[in-house]
Amino acid sequence: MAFVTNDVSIGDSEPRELLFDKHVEYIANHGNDKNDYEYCMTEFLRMSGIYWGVTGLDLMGQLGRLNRDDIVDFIRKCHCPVSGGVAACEGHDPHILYTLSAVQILCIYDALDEVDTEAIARYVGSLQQLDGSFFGDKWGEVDTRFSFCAVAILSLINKMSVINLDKAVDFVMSCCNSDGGFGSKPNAESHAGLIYCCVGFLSITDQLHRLDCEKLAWWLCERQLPSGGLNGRPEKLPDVCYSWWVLASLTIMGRLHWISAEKLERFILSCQDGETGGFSDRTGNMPDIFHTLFGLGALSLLGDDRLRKVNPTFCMPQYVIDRCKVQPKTIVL
Ligand code: GRG
Repeated sequence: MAFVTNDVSIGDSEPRELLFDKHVEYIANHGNDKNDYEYCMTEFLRMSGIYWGVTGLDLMGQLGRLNRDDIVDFIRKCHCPVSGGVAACEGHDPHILYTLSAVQILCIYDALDEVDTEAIARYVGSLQQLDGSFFGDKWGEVDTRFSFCAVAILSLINKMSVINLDKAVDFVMSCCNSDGGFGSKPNAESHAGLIYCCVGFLSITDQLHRLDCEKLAWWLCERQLPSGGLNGRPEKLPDVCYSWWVLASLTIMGRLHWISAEKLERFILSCQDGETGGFSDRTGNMPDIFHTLFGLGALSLLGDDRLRKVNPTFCMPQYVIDRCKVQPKTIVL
């Protein structure tokens, strides 16, 4: 009996080398045309879009292609003095996701002193619930993504003491499933994106010993498909962003070598757009800035020597994490 696998096939005409210069131009010119349809439609996540672009360029050693002062100014305009949180763009409500992106950008520019980090810490503390979980914003959605954002922000601004860390850890562990993976809340399906958030959370909080690494790494390895690409959960198509979520989790657990790096690299390179630069979710699709960062990030984890070393927990250049004096843990086998 034949099993049908959701996968893609990679043709001979797809790129096989890193199109470095094209990606620099793709990111540096992103958003130059403020009337561009895609740019307008992504206003609701602008702050994260800037983080993806800034980080991608810095991994390529080309941070100078963007205007630091304009970006820091934009962050200050999005910083809400009342709640202490940061919004995706001016006039929007603050959210913990965009607060993390803003803090990451400020760290990359060594510009944390340009904002009130006490206010940011107060905002993160105000979102913690009695069971240790975190709301994403004042509207009350709970998700393990927000637990990751909370400890990532607080470790980068060195203010972890504003939350109840033991309870935060208990909540994340209550989202661990019998397959070794994690979902968005207790009893929710394991998903590679949420596994990254929970493994990253445990890396920041020095609790990696709570993981069943053998079981979890096995589940993550099963995400690799015959094309070499990785999916986020069983039966799904491969997507370049899972090259990051899965590979970063395996790297933190010291098990990057459990998947075929060669096949994954081939898949990621095939997702480059040979004309415009940038990476798409999968071979032959339109590129975007989100998949461009996670394609570059995954290639850096795989050791591409044209890229700066990326930190697997924060998805930021390692030299920035060192400068911030943050030491997320990894397992060394
Ligand atoms: C600092 C890198 C960094 C991240 C911040 C927000 C966050 C923390 C992590 C997000 C992790 C996550 C949940 C990723 C999944 C993203 C994604 C494309 C989900 C798509 O879900 P479906 O159901 O896709 O549409 P599948 O592939 O399951 O069909």
